[in-house]
Amino acid sequence: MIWNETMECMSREDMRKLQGIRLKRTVERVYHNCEPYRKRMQEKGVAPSDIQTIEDIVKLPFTSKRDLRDYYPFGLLSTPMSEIVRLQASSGTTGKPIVVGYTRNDLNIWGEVGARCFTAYGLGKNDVVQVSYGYGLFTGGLGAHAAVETIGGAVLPMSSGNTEKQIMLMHDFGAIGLACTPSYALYLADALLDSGIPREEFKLKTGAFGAEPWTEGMRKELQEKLGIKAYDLYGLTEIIGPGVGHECEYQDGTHLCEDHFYPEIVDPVTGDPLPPGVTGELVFSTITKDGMPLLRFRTRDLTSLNYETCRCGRTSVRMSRILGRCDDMLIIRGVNVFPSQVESVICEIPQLEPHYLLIVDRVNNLDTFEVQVEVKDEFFSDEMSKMLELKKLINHRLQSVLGISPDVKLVEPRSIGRSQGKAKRVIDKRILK
Ligand code: DLL
Repeated sequence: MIWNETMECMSREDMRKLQGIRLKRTVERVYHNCEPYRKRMQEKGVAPSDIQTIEDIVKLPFTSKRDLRDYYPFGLLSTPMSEIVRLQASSGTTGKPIVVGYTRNDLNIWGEVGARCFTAYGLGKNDVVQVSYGYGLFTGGLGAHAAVETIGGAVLPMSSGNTEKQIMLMHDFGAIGLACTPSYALYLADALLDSGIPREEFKLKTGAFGAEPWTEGMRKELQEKLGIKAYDLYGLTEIIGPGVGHECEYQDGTHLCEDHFYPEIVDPVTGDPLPPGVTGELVFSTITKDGMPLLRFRTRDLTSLNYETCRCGRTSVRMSRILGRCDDMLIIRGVNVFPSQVESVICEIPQLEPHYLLIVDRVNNLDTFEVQVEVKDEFFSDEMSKMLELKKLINHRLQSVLGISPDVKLVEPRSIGRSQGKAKRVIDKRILK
């Protein structure tokens, strides 16, 4: 099912025309209403009249996370506060959060793009959808909530936490859809098993998972454990929240709502545009928002774009799985390592649970790299030789994928901390030194 066929299946030519018109309008808006943008454009020698088509976008300056912090809290609004009806925020690792203001119109757009996602997952007005993303300043809960209400489904606003109750209501209310982070879904899958309620008594069919990187291996694990189809849901606070992109029934790339959020891929170091198919940093310009439009926002997320029409009929551009964030990339003994690479290896080894932790440190000026991973109950053994053999196998696979050899530490099932929101998979002790 497609929510908005006109927009989701528009020809490439018409889409580019529409994007051009919308970009032009947005540039005029920020130039006249937002001092930092006006200054930035003047410094770069660009006037609103220089932006006539979508191709002109490369003339515009980038916006970074840093800018949002510098103009904290409301410096990047392009509308008077009287028009703002919602504030959301995302907490960074340090200091002040990033704040986003929405007008009534922005909230309508959020509902619209969210509806496209949940419709693509096959959900509709007859379905109970359990939203177990956190509600509050984080956009996950309220964003998924608006999406389900817009498609006319019955939203069960659980928020995260209170796992026993999550399972009880999922069962008693016959939830068909579950929206939460993939790591929390994994936690709920274990809790479901522990509850002793037979799987057939649950109606769950569909997962809307996002807010953190996850791999194909993790998808397989979740689909098997929960007996569902697990779909990707992508978004970020600065742009709107969940709903920037979604998978369809073919699970073959994440469709972006590009009539609202114009994507580009650039070289993360030089900022130069990269062609379709090449992995680089994803950049978004919001082209319909009023409250806090952002031009060429550097997401730090690494992915590539594919403009081929999808088998589902949608023409909207698809991005490949997010490899990680430029700032998630660990450099260990000079080698680039993404936690998602470790995850894909772990998910391929049947003896392992998909729960892991990377611990990086520096001892005597040398980087140390430990991968802790849980062994499944039925494979955990007191027999030293068996465990050593398994360790060797993991080490070998990681070495061939990463190009460096970590210290593998096998741990008991359920010993690595679980998360109810975004999982924490890396402890880099070098940062503190
Ligand atoms: O995580 C919004 C969201 C909520 C998306 C619920 C999906 C579901 P932030 O907290 O601002 O917003 O974090 C945004 O999370 O730049 C990515 O690095 C990462 N991320 C979000 N969705 C995905 C995904 C929300 N599907 C940051 N796959 C983004 C991989 C994701 N990474």
